[in-house]
Amino acid sequence: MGFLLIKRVFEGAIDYLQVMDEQGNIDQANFPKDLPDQKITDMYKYMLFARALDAKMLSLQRQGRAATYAPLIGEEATQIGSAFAFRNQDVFVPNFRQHGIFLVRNFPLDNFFVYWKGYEDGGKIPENFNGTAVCVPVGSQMPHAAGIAFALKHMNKDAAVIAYVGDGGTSEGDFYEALNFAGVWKAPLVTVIENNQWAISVPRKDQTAAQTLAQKAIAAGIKGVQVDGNDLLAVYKAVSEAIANSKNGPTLIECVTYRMSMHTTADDPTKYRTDEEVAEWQKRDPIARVKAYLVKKNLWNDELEKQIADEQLKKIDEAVEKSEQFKPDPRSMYENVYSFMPEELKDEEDAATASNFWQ
Ligand SMILES: Cc1ncc(C[n+]2csc(CCOP(=O)(O)OP(=O)(O)O)c2C)c(N)n1
Ligand SMILES: [Mg+2]
Repeated sequence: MGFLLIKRVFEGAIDYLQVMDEQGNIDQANFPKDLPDQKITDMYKYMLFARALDAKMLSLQRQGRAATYAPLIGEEATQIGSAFAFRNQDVFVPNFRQHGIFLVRNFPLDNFFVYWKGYEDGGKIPENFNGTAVCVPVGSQMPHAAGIAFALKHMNKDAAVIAYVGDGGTSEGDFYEALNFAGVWKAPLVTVIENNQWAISVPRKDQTAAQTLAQKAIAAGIKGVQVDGNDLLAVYKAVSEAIANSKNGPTLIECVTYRMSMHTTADDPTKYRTDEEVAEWQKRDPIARVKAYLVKKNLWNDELEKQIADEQLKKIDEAVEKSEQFKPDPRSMYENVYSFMPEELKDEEDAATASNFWQ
């Protein structure tokens, strides 16, 4: 830069982790220690479950039986791999795309469908869920996550917060403030960047001039790593290690993955990205490589796959049916908006309640 080098005051680097390649081959040196075959099979089933749920949601939305939906297809390894690393006591802080984690954490499926039909009633967090609600304002979950992590530390709890943010979310002030705060206080915050390469129509390269998103950890003085986000085992390993280390401070994990489908059901990605790009990522399908691995080890076959698919579809259909019994109360739209009820809003409420739309 034209300065005379007196002394170098800082050097940093970001490592990249992959354990299982696209063909399902394992890098034994990096294989997670505490991972029996049964657990990998269970994770694989959840990946299938998440993808089946996605397909059902898209179909319901197209039939007018769901309001909107943000598909997760392509991001199953990032979601299921990280969710299996959680301990019961760890707190899950989502944005709006982590449906796979809601599944692993046993969120009532019928409520899930009620929520995505547009009714807040379905988004209510169950007592034992140990997580926060779906958060649509991009990045705004991060200061909450840092605050919860700080509180856990303050109360001497042996627990971590695992927070999720998109590549787009990492450009928000909230993201930097949260990381900075957690770094200063050495709060047990594990942040998973679900870098799916797109923030609606804005590509990753227009999000930041930085080469990786993981290196944003460096400025906050915390650990940062980049992971193949389509590699179930790499995600599991990175998140497990970050949780184990969370008593010493935060970690930022960038999971490099791809949003295979539209941003939400209101979006048409063919307007801004090429079929060739999507085809390239298709080759890195996170589900296919786990299947290749399990089949090679004789732990999986097509018959089992069919059986599991039928069971999962049955669960999904039962939950949809139950969710469709839900009768929304139009008054709920007006609750919790103001501490008192303004006159104009009361008029609207009366009109909504009287309307036969809700019958
Ligand atoms: C503060 C704020 N600005 C804009 C939006 C509209 N919006 C919703 S999702 C989104 C893109 C988010 O991209 P990313 O963080 O990469 O997450 P992804 O949707 O790819 O999972 C935008 C701009 C919003 N919800 N909140
Ligand atoms: Mg994104």
